[in-house]
Parts: sequence; C-alpha cells; structure tokens
Amino acid sequence: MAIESIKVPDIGGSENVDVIEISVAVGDTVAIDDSLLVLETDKASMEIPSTVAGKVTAIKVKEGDKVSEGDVIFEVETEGGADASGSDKEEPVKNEPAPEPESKAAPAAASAEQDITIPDLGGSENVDVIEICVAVGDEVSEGDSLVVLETDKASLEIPAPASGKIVSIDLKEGDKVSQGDKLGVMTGGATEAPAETPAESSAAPAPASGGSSVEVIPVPDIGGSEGAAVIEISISAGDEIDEGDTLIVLETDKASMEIPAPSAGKVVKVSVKEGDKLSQGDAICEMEVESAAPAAPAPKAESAPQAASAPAASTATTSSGSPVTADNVEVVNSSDVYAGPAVRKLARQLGVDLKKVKGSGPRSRVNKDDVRDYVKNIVADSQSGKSTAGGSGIPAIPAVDFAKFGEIETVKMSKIKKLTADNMVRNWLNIPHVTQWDDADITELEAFRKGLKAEAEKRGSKLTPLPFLLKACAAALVAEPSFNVSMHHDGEHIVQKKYVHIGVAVDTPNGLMVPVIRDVDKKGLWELADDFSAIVKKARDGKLTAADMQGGCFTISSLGAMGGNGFTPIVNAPEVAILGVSKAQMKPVWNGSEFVPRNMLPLALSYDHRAINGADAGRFFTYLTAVVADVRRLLL
Ligand code: CAO
Repeated sequence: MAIESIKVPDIGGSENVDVIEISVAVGDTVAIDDSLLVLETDKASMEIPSTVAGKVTAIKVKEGDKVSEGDVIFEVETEGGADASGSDKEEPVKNEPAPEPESKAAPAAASAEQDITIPDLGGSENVDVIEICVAVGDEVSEGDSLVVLETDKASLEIPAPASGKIVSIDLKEGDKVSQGDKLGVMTGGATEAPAETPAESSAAPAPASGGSSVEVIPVPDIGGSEGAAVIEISISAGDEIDEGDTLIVLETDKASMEIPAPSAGKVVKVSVKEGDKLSQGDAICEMEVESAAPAAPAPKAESAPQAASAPAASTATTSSGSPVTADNVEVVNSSDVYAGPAVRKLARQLGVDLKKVKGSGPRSRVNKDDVRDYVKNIVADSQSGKSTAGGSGIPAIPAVDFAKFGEIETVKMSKIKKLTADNMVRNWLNIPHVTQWDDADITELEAFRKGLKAEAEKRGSKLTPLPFLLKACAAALVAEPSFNVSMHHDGEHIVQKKYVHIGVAVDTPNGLMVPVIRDVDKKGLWELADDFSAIVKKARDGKLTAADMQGGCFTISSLGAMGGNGFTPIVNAPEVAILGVSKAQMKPVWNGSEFVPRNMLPLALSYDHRAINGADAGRFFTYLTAVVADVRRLLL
C-alpha cells in the first residue's frame, strides 16, 4: 500500500484554472484514466484523469478552487507502491499529446492509392469507432471527416489527409483503433491523416526592439481547417487589448475557436467582418505593438512544439495557449450546448438531447448529474402518469399547495388506484375516442327479469340487468365483428378475435377492477349471472389474479345502481369499445300516436375511432338496443 499524490498535470500553460466539478468522493475506488475532476478556463473545460488505480483517501480541492500545474489535488492509496505511471510526476493530461510524429510520409502522387492510417490520438489506445462518415467511392476533400472515434473523454473526427477518392474502408463501427492502424485506402496526396501541422510562424516579422510598430495579425494554425467562418468579432479599431484577449471567433464544422491576441497592443484596423471565411495566414487585424515583444504571430501553442498536440481532427488554440483539442473543447459538432465530452457521451448513450437538459454548472454547464436527473424525471413522470411519455408535449399540471386554502390530509394512493390512473391517462391520450348515446327500452326486459326473480332466488342467483347486457353485447360483437378487434402493435394490422370475452368494471374497496367473463356468447343467462356474481365477489375480496383480468374483447361499465343520466366511458385498451350503462328511468316515449311510459336505459358507447368507424358503431348500437329491447331476438 502506498499513498500517491495526484497533481494537476500540464494544462497547456493555463494558470489558476477553476475546479468546476469533483467527480469522485473520498473512499471511491478509481481506475487509471477515471475522471477525478473537471477544470475550466474561460475557453475550455477539461477532465483530469487519475494516473493511478486505487482508493481516494483525500481530496485536496473543492469546487470553486483555482489550480495550476503541479498543485496536489488528490491522494490515492494504491496497491503495491508507486504506480509506474508516476502519479507524482507531472505527467501530461491524458488528452495531451504524444510527441510529434517523427516523420511524415512524403506526399504521394495525387492519383496513387495510399493507405490512410489513424493519426496520433494523444496517447489513447483502442479507441472506439462510433461512426463511419464515408463510403467506398466517395470523393472527399482534405479535412472531410472520415470516421468518428470516441474515447471515454472525447469524440474525435478523423479528417481526410488529402482530397481524393475513397478506395476502401478497413474499419467498421464498433472496431477499436490505435495510432497507426489502417483506416482505409484512398487516392490522393498525403498518406496519413495530418495529426499535427508543423508549427509555423505565420506572422509578420517581429519589429525591432524598442518603440512601436504596426503588425498584421494573421490567423494562426487552425489545425488545417480552411475557410473557417468568422462568427464573432471581439475587437474594434482603437481597442487596447492584452495578450490572450480574444480577437475573433472562428467556426468550422467541427469546432468553434477563439483566436487570441498574440501580444498586447492597440487595434489599428479590423480586417475582417462576420461571415468572412478565413484560413491560416489570413489577416485578422492590424495592431500597434510596443517593442519587440513576442513576435506577433501565432499564440504559443502553435509556434512551439507544445506538449499539447491535438488529435488530428480539431487543432486550434485557446488564448491561454492550451490547445483546443477534441479532448477539451466543449463545442464539438457545432452544438450550442455547454458540456464536456464525457457528458456528451453519456447523453448519447441514454438517447438524451442535450439541448433539453438544464445545466446546473457554472455558466449553465451541463454535467453528468444533470443528464441523469433529466432521465430520472422523465421516467418518474412517465411511471406516475404525469407525463405522456409519448412526447405529446402536454404541460404538466402545476403543483398546488392546498394547505394554503384550508385543512387537508394527504392520503397515499393504493397500487390499484395508481395503476388505474396510469391506464386511464394512457388510454385517453392514445385512443381517439368517439362516444355515442342512446336509450334502450328495457320495459320488456325488466318485466321478464322480474318474472324470473323467484326462480333466481331458488337457484341462489342474483339476476340484475347486467347478465342480460352481457348476453346482448356478446350477440352484438358477433353480429358486428368490427367491434371485436384490437389494433396490432405494429400499427399496420387489426387483430380480429374469434372469441367473445367481456370485462365488467367493478367498484371494489381497493379501486376499480375489470375482471373478464369468458365465452359470454356461449353461456346462458343463469350461467352468466352466476359467473358474474362469483367474479364480482372475487374482485371485492381482493382475490383476482392477473389472468382474471386479461383477454377481454369489450367492457361494460355500469353505474346503473348508482344513478346518473350518462357518462363518457374510457376505452379499455387493447379493446376498442366500451359500454357505459346509467340508471334506467321511466320516460314518456312517443309510439307514433301517443306518449307511453317506457323504462329507458341510458347507454353510452365509446369506441376507438382508429379501429371503428361511425357507421360500424351505428350498426352495433342499433343492434344492441334492439336486442335489449326484445331479448327474444337473442334466440334468432
Ligand atoms: N338501472 C336501474 N337499476 C339498476 C341498473 C340500471 N341500469 N343496474 C342495476 N340496477 C339495480 C339492480 O337491478 C339492483 O336492484 P334489484 O336488486 O332490485 O334488482 C340494484 O340496482 C343493485 O345492483 P348491483 O349494483 O348489485 O348490481 P349490478 O349488476 O347492477 O352492478 C357492478 C354490479 C359490479 C357492475 C356494480 O356494483 C359496480 O361495481 N359498478 C361500478 C362500475 C364503475 O365504477 N364503473 C366505472 C365508471 S367510470 O368509467
């Protein structure tokens, strides 16, 4: 066992950089390369990985602290002494580059076939190929993205090293690659993706020492990008600026980058305007600078073989001189969202659109917890029925503090009530409902039923209007099979059922349950009455099984014993129709020559208009009311 101190590695010369996120806690076990914390300059955010594997024993910084290279940030207890990676040494951050490639292949004749190899990936090995951007036969321009790689810290696009035609692609999504691996073959110039453009001084010669001179400030090395758009001009003629102040912001299709002043001075003339397209060497502005100060040119990162060479794709520099690499730039793939690469990766894995996530970090930076909370909230809302989860965009009903208005008691909903709520929301929102109303004349039915009362009592059966309605609905489902269907989940088919199972909504102490009576069309009235009584008892005793409530073709919901003229029943998916029964009443009915008192039963038929059209419903309803009005028809 040994305690290793982890220090801030070389962060491209930046000093007093903000700690914006601590990613581990004391006691956590970390592996080499696990993110320990996130630092942020005013231009970029970067994750600092652990250089050893072990247990975090102390965290020497807190969020909001400012750190510089060499500051001790963590202590980690490692197995078996110091780690070979030398945590105590000032190792470069993982995203920092390996040394400059020793040699570059000489450009080949433009038409010759050349291998394309994976360039320096800043030391990363076995990096995932997450996207192949070209196909064999594609004509590409130099710099066009060929593939996208992803480490756990960054995603990087590997650009075409030259203009030409793709002859073969040796990689597929999911492969793992390291520097030097063959990506494919193309016709064209250079054979290797330009991992690093050699540092060049593209600026005007330094003025002689002493006095002042006017210098033309050119666009520094921007990683080989050509025609980068000027999206912001941060200076005006007459401005006094310091070294490192942003002059302009450029944007390629891979990154946006701030171009810093190479030295302090006074802006004499701004040579560009927004929308201009610039390449390395193009004049940005003219500046009056004092003495021979740092030769105007490029910022330090490009003029020196700075440790920080970017992975091939996105080389540019920040004002601090630290490179804008795919590992530390927060603007990749032109998204406006302020988030680091690890957060972007997590969002991609979870299918989260980062634009919808509210960042809780400094300057609204989105961190991993924000992404996780976003997902948790969606899942919770969906499970509670608050959200439609189908993306219908219906705003949630705002929470209300009812206690402000009087005494309240908050009572926990039973599991069944919550399930019912979920089902109701799901069915109401998914099914385009149509409801039709009609009154069925049950005068004869009631006379018949009452005539059977004595017999029912003798049999020990309870004969309410409901078994009659079951029988009548079964007959209507047989007569109008368009009601005995379900929508197939593929959205392309209808499932036509050849059986007739009918559910009945039962009010129980635990909530509303819908047990199903099987083969209603095959059963007689007494059998239906007994089955119904038995299943209602089972429901009210809390003894229904899941199977008792499955397989229904249609539902009857009766509030007849309770009262009311009518209500809108909600279809019980995957069924496509439901009958709502209200309280029968004696009403005057015109028989063609006079009003006669008839016992009228208000019925409401709701149906899924995706599966059933109005004419079908009209036929079904007419048949049903006719059968209810004259139960002898059931014999036909
Ligand atoms: N009109 C007039 N009287 C009616 C009637 C109607 N539509 N339906 C039933 N009655 C009478 C019965 O005949 C019985 O009287 P008698 O004993 O004199 O015959 C009395 O009302 C009580 O009936 P019941 O309630 O015991 O039996 P039921 O078969 O009518 O209903 C059941 C059983 C389980 C459907 C019912 O008790 C129930 O739980 N309904 C709730 C349904 C519900 O909550 N649905 C959700 C609505 S919103 O979607």
